[in-house]
Amino acid sequence: MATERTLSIIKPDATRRNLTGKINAKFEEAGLRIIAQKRIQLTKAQAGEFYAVHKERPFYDELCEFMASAPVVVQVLEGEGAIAKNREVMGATNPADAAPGTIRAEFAESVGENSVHGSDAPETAAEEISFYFSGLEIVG
Ligand code: RTP
Ligand code: MG
Repeated sequence: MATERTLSIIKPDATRRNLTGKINAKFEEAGLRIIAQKRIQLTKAQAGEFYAVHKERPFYDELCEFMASAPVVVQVLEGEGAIAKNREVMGATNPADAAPGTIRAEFAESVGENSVHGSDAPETAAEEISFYFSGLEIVG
């Protein structure tokens, strides 16, 4: 399995509840390294651009409002098979379906306010990393 990079976001429900450190501990315990990280406040328009792939979905407007409702922490995680590993640590989108011990099982409030985002494939990981970070900001 190759070393990969993936884009992670600690979402507003989690930053509001001061859970950044607890979530980062889950990543690090799983062997993922945080090689870039910053706390930012998205506008609704920026959230809409990031989630453009979901434009036609019924939850799109609510999702964009939510992502702009408080600061988020955007991160690049690196490790062996980082994309799949991160999604494993995150757990299922709906916390009711998330495996015990996963971030969403422990911290998510609902299917919408589910504490974390993670890229789902190598192509989207590369696009999403460059949405938030310049090469200079990533120190592997
Ligand atoms: P993410 O992209 O955030 O890592 O999550 P995901 O792959 O598990 O879920 P995805 O289907 O890509 O949906 C993106 C985000 O939209 C919100 N959502 N709300 N109300 C709803 O039914 C609903 N479904 C999805 C969640 O915040 C989800 O993470
Ligand atoms: Mg997704």
